[in-house]
Amino acid sequence: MHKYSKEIPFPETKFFTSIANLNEKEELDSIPSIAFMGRSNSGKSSLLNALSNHRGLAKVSRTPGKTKLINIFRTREGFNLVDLPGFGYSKASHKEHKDMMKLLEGFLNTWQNLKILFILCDSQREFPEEELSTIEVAMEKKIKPVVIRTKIDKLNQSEQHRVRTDMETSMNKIGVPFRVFYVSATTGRGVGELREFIVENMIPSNKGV
Ligand SMILES: Nc1nc2c(ncn2[C@@H]2O[C@H](COP(=O)(O)OP(=O)(O)OP(=O)(O)O)[C@@H](O)[C@H]2O)c(=O)[nH]1
Ligand SMILES: [Mg+2]
Repeated sequence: MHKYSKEIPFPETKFFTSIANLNEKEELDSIPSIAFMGRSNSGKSSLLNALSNHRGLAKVSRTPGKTKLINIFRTREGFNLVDLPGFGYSKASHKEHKDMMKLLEGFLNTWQNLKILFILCDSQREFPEEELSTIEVAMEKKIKPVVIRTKIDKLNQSEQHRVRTDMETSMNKIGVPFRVFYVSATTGRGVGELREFIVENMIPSNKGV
């Protein structure tokens, strides 16, 4: 059996609140948080549902640009899962795009207790330069950047190999290694491994296990 296929329990997660802009965050960011950032349609909401084993938790859509607000979920253990709005939605106006990028930049600059920034990217795409610079920004701010290549079920073996090479190239470009997960919210592949990583990092008693 593949060592990563073991199921590990993930804390019970509930919807907590949504905010439209960072002025509304009040004390929300004093709680340890992990955030999911990525282009529209990269699979953020689907992955959140898969992680928490809760299909309808975050809204998934075939129509890109579904998540416009910052949606905050709270685990029983008391940490936040933050579903960020997707960027790069092709039908968004120039102003909408600019506002979205400002919101995401503001999030990285002001969210106090952000422990991990998950950067999601559809495995069918090449890893973009903007995402690469987001990794560097996170590192400067001492936030742990972790890349998640999503929808891995859509690739055949040789394409999967190409995604791994793509990530090696990206690491060489910035000269610093970072963690990468290859997952499918549809088949569950890699989700257990990711759960394990989150639990180890976010629940103190599990640290160093
Ligand atoms: N085959 C496959 N499809 C997926 C997977 N994850 C997500 N999808 C599909 O991709 C589309 C977008 O998924 P979402 O989870 O809504 O993506 P998002 O990043 O939250 O999108 P926005 O809210 O627009 O930013 C949906 O049609 C999902 O069903 C996956 O692992 N495999
Ligand atoms: Mg979404």
